[in-house]
Amino acid sequence: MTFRQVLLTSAVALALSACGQSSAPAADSTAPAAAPEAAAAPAAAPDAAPTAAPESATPTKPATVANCATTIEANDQMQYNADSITVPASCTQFTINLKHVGTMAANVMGHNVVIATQANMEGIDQDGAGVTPDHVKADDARVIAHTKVIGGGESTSVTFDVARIKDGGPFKFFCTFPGHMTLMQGSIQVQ
Ligand SMILES: [Cu+2]
Repeated sequence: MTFRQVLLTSAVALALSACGQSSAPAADSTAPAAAPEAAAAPAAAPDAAPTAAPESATPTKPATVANCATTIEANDQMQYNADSITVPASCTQFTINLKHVGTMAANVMGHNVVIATQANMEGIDQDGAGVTPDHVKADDARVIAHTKVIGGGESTSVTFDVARIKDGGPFKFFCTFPGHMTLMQGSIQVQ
């Protein structure tokens, strides 16, 4: 009797230990189950890619800046020669020289440079249309700085406090001669 009990007991013990061992691999097998969920994440990426593309209108023609000043050229093809101005943070004031390298008159192909927040561009442009000669509404508080309108062969400049374009941007420079702003604009930032 006692001998059989020992055999039984040891048999049960073996069976239990066998179960314990076999349960360990079972727990591990749940880990690979999580992988398919992670693999599903990249599937969302193709949807996000097309929307990000139009926003990447990254500047390709940075203006040359030296001694807290830059010279922007404008031509008869309704273009600036720069689409980005980076103002050094060490500058207290900054000067933009505008040079019209074309030959057309100011009342036909005039250009200026206006500095404002991107949010105010449209309103400034609309309210400045028809305001001769500079196409900027008088005492427009949204305008941080602006030059006069010039024609072919002429030059002008404007100097402003850099502190005014440090916070609250993004800021832009653009031409408010009627119909020009779409093509003639760029970013201006302090760095
Ligand atoms: Cu213009």
